[in-house]
Amino acid sequence: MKLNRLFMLAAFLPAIHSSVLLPSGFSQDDTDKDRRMRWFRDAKFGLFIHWGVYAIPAGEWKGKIYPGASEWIMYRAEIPTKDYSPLARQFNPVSFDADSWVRLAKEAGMKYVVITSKHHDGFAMYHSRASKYNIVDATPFKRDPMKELAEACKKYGLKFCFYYSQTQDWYEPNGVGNYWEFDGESPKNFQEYFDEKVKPQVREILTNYGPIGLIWFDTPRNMTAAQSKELADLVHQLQPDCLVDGRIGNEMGDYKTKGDNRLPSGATEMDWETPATMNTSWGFKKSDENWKSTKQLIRALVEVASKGGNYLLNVGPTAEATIPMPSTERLKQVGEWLRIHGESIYGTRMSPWTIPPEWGMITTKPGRVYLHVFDWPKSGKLELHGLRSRVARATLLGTRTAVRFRQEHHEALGLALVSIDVPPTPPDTNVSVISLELEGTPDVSNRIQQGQSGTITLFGIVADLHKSPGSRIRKDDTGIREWVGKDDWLSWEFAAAKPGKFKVSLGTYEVSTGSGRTRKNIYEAGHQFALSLGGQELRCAVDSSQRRVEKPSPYFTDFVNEVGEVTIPAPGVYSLQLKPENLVSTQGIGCVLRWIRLQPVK
Ligand code: JFZ
Repeated sequence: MKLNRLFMLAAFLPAIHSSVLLPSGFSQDDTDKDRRMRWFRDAKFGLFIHWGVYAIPAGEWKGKIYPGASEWIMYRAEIPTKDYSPLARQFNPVSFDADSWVRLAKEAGMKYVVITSKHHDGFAMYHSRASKYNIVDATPFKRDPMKELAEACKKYGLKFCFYYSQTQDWYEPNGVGNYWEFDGESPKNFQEYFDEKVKPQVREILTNYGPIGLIWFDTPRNMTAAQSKELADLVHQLQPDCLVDGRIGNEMGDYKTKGDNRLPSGATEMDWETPATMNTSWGFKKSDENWKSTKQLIRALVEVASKGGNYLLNVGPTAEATIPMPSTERLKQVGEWLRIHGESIYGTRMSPWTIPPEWGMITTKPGRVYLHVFDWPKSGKLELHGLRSRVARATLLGTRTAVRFRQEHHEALGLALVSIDVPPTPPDTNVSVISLELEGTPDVSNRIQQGQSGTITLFGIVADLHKSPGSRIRKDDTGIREWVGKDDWLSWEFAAAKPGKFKVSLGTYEVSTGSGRTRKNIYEAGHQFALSLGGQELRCAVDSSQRRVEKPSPYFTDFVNEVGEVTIPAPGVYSLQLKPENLVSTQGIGCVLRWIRLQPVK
């Protein structure tokens, strides 16, 4: 073993070069942005709280259950303000206990709390002087829960943060959204509402509650660049270190906010956050028992961290100020997992591998990589591809037992392989973590390689894009979209060590168009492609009648089209090309191409 290792180290040396992928946030000379962002980058996990008078109807109005999130009930049921605003007179959560809410977030391992100071319904959940339509002046409760929460966050060492809906305000004639009562969705005088309600209220929440970690604006809609900038400047003028989320609009945020429950396909070099629900509503909804499992939540947190983001997980307390039991239970269980495995989450950075391995997710810290194993290998061997750094030690997190491993280097294919001997059963039923201690910064090859099972997955986000002049085709963080030009094509180069016959499939998902009431998901199909690999050609179609649904996570649905078989004759480096033959839609391929998969046929 010792000799073998020495030999391998020698084999690695020429391969180590300087183009090591440095995760963001690791730079030595911190800029002011780095300094302001640090707590956020290290935090990884926060609690979102959607609490408002919408918790009283809790998704039902006049005996009818409305689809979608409960905080949208006023809009969905087109409730006039004269019928909605009296809900405030019934809102009296006398047993509200800020301490227990924040203690729960602490126990869950969360580092910040973001709560709705004012949602789209326009009702301020704090004592506002700018509008009487607030929890202190308009309810029998009369307390300012935000004061109590700010205190509790201070006590437990969590960052206190506010959500604020800056465009939609269904209570105000000049706010955006209330088309059923005022004239249409675009207000007559948005600027007036912006000057007279938004700015004064933002000033209040940044002045009266101590240091605020971040402000979470939402649905930027009609915000002009000038308005977004003015608002961001106001925040920074009042509290220079307060961060602003991406939904302030016009790219004026300090970090990017993903679509709700959305995750990128790979590690993403920027600051970002995904807001996520535990069931399918943000506000408390009586009828929604569609809870994600603890395992799914832990895995989502791990996935987000491994891709460089933060996971902002939501609870919707009831009108009596109780956090629903299913949420409480899950949060405590996530916290239990984090107490053992937190080292592999907090303060880590995105994986140096752009695309996760097929068995799980990876995070890193200086001199370490953490392997989060979702699918524990039955063979007792876990294979990690592409790590050129020398591994000094491998241990199971939790028990801290050392595990044996071997490093190999396959010159011809340019493959580096670490194979780790693991116990037959996973140490943790949710996610087990193996910590690799490295000599130096991880030096990683991002060459696409065949996975441990023999499967080769070619993700859209790492395709070589051959774009024809003037074409709109582009990558977003999940795949390829707006592929309209028939002269655009994609290719991937990959290394395969285990030849054979492979079943080929395409993974796609819906695109959404429009916004507000016109927003919808579409999936247009019928497109034909030519797929070629080493002289073999497959005609394949993205066809909605042939597709099958696959759920890679509780948040995603991929549509899978099986398109045929190819053979990889011998170990080697190959190139696969995908060229359109017939694109039928004006929306480009009418879906997002997430991946192409080659699965060994037994
Ligand atoms: C918004 C709100 O409308 C909703 O009530 C909740 O507060 C949520 C956190 O944010 O809903 C959105 C906003 C943006 C997207 C989806 C839902 N998006 O970009 O996909």
